[in-house]
Amino acid sequence: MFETKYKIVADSSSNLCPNNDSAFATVPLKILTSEKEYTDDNSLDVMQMVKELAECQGKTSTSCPNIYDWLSSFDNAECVFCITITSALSGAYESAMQAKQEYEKKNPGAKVHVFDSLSTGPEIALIIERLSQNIQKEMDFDEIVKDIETYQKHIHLFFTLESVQNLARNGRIHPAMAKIVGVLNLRIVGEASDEGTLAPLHKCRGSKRAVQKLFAEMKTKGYQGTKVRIDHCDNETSAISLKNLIMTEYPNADIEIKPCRGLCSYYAEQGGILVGFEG
Ligand code: X90
Repeated sequence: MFETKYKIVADSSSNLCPNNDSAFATVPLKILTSEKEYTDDNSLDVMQMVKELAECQGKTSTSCPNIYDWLSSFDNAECVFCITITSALSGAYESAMQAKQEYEKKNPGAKVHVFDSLSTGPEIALIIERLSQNIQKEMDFDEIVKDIETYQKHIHLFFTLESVQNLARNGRIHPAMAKIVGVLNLRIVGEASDEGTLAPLHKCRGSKRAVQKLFAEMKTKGYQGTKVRIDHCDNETSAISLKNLIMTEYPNADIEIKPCRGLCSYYAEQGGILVGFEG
């Protein structure tokens, strides 16, 4: 017998920290150095990790959850929704799909759907918010899946980054993109492409300019004052200035700001901002 009806499970790139909410769980990715392994769970001191990584000379990398990490978070639920970081840059989607197969085989009647966010961080958070609303509305499983697939066409992710060193070193961006950043005070503004990769849009001098460009890009995607979720790596100042800029035009916008957890902090690096929104 199933213990609960619904479970929502995301990987830790969602930047969400489940509290005692048993209907939602995250599975950690890992950040690896030659000396140490950081597990991206609630006990990770993200700022301490960022500090240690800045001093780390050797090669660093990350790893995605394996099939057992996913399975152990399904908690004997009848219906499970998994949301993963983009399959174009991580194996998290593949391992979640394996977990789905295993779980459905072992538990006749169970249903697992894995959503490939083709994105990360705050865009995943938007999907999760929508999922919980749909569950509350008592929509059925297939209806929920359909609704989320449609919703995904209307949400987007933009970012500004001060460094793309870790992305470049781990082969997650095109080498040409690595070359244009790293110059003093130069920031890159980009988006998650439809294929789930990083697509650069602008080079900007200074954070104020980057925030303005990012907001202009949001409007080209049809942003009109609804939800915005901003995740930052040690850069609440820019997150707040983006929020204020949006509020001058859309005073009733629903905007939330929170810090990145480990995985996004590692790749977005100090100063990075990720912005998920409804277009
Ligand atoms: O499986 C693994 O080891 C994880 C690899 C993740 C690689 C990319 C993480 C990107 C994090 C950077 C800016 C926004 C990216 C947009 C994604 C399409 C955040």
